[in-house]
Amino acid sequence: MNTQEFIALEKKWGATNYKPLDVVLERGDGIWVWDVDGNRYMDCLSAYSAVNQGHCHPKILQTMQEQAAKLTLTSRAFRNDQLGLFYKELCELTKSHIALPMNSGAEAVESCIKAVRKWGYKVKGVPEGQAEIIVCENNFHGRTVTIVGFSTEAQYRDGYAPFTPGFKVIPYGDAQALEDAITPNTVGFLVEPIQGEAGIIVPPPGYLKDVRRICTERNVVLMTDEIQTGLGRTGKLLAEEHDGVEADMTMIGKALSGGFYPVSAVLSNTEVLGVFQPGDHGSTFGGNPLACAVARTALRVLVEEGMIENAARQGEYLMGCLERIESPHIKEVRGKGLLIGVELHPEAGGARQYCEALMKRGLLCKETHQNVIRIAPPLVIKKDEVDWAMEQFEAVLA
Ligand code: IF1
Repeated sequence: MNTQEFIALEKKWGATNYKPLDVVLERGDGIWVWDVDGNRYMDCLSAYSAVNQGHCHPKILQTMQEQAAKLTLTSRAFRNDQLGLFYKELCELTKSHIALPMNSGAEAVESCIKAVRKWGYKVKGVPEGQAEIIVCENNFHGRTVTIVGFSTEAQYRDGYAPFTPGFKVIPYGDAQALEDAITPNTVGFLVEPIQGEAGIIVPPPGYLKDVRRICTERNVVLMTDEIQTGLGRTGKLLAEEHDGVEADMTMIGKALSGGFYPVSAVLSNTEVLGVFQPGDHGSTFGGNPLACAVARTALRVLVEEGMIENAARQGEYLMGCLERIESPHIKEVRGKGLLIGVELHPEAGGARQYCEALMKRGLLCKETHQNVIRIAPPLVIKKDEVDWAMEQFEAVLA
C-alpha cells in the first residue's frame, strides 16, 4: 500500500481527533524516519520529546526484546526484579527520595494532584475538600477531564464539563502573582519550567528560583511538570536545573522509555509522596518489569552517550543559526537546548504551511497553535545534521 491508501484507511476507520501531516512513516533510526514511499525525513518533533534518544535506539531495543521474552507484567500484587532497580537508579540520578511509577504523562500529573491534596489534608492541615492547587495560564498537563478542567485553551475544554474544582489560574512567569494567589488552603503549585504546547514559552530568568522561595516560605508543594522539558531536552537532565531549583515533586514521562513504551513517574521527597498508604492509589501497568527495564536502559544511554551535553551544545548552535536567518516572517526564536520555537508574524500566514513546505524538503516539524514552528530533534543530532536542517529552514523561510 502507498501513502494515500494508508491515509484512506485512517479516514475511514479512525476518530478524527488529530490532523496529522500527510506522511505515513514505517521506519525510524536515530534522527531519521522513512515513509512508506521510501522518502527520508529528519524528525524535528521527536514524538513531542518522547524519542530524545533517537528512534529505535539499539540498546533500548535489545533490553526490550530480552525483557519481553522473560516477563512483561506481574501487576503490583506481586513484586518483580526490575522495579526496585528502576526506583534506585531513577532516584539517584534525579536526587529524589522516592518515586511512583505510572504509564502516561497525564497519569503522572493526576497522581501528583491526588498526592498533594492528600498531603494538604493529612500533613498541612487544610480542611477536607478545601485544597487549592495553583496552575498557570496556557498550561498543558495532559488530556484527562480533571486536567483539561484547569486548561485555559478553550478547545481542550469544550464539551467536557463539569470539571474538577479546586484549581486557580495565574499568569505564567509572574512570581508575584503566585505570592498573591496563595491562601491557607493552597497545597501546591503546578508549573512547566518551559511551556511547551503554549509555544515554547521561556519564563523570565530566575522565575523558578523565585517560585521555589515562595513555595518554601508558604509551605506550598512546588510541582514541576518535566514530561516534555525533562530528560535532557533543554540541555540539562531536568529543566529546573537551569535555575538551580529542586522541586518537591517532579513529573517525567515520554523519553523515560526512549519512545519504546508508555512509562511515566512522579519523583518526590518522602514527605509528600509518603502520604500514599497501600490501596490509596494504583495502576495495572504502573511499575511493570518491561517498563522498568526499558526505562533503566533509556536513562543509562541518555547519560552514558552524552546526550544531555549534546542537546546543550547543538541547541545553542541551532538557535544561533535560526537567529541569523534573514526572514520577514520570523518574529522570535526562543527556547532552551533542543526545545526551540520559531514564532512567525501573523502576516506569514500560519506555521502549518511552513511545516508542509519543510516536509517536502525532508524535515518533519509540527506547528503549535497558529504561528509557532516547534523544532525538537532527538538529542543525538550532530552538527552537520543541524547544518543540513538549517539549509532547509533557510530555503523555506528566507
Ligand atoms: C496530545 C505537546 C501537547 C506534556 C506535558 C503532560 C503531558 C504532555 C508538559 C501529558 C503531553 C503531548 C500530548 C499530545 C501532544 C503533546 C503536546 F506539548 F507535547 F506538544 F499536547 F501539548 N505534560 N504532551 O507536553 O502526557 O498523557 O500525553 O503522556 O495530547 O496531543 P501524555
